[in-house]
Amino acid sequence: MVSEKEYVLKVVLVGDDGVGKTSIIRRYVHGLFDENFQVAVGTRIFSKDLVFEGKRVTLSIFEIGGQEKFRFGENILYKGSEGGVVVFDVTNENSFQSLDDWFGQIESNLDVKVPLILVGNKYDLGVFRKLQKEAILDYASNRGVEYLESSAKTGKNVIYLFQKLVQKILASPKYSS
Ligand code: G3D
Ligand code: MG
Repeated sequence: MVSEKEYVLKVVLVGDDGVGKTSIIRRYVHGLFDENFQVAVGTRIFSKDLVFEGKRVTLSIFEIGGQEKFRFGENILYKGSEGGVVVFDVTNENSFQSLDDWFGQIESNLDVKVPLILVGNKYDLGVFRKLQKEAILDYASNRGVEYLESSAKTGKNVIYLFQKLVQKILASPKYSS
């Protein structure tokens, strides 16, 4: 049974340019991957309705990348987010080295208890892979976050990743009563 109550949850998806943030969100929201798709400049808010364990959820997904990486202190884009996804590209070492910056930015803008998931995208590009899973898992465990590998191209773990995040958010004391 689906309850009447609706949960409106804001989450952020952050990471370097080119790691596949827009592609992951598009795959999730529209169910497709389009290599030639160009997002209009400034488009960074997406919405998805879902039902999770009988609860209606409207997920508002804010994509944060690019220039925002170099911003210190308060960033209005994060305001009110209840969960976050930090994305890097498993074929791009620089995007992994940027993770400290992204986590730092999340820490200075969001509550420490907000659930976060680390995502290594472009899993389908296996032969070009630069980052080995052990090192990534070490990093994730030091940060105390769950790690998932995804592909916006094949769809691997894309739905799962958002479900996991919603599950973690709804399990928090604020919603679990
Ligand atoms: P961003 O929003 O993080 O900046 P985009 O990244 O979603 O714009 O993706 C950047 C490029 O990576 C795009 O290619 C896109 O097609 C590609 N990409 C995204 N996710 C994947 C994936 O999982 N696998 C593969 N193989 N490619 C992916 P272009 O060529 O447009 O730069
Ligand atoms: Mg983008």
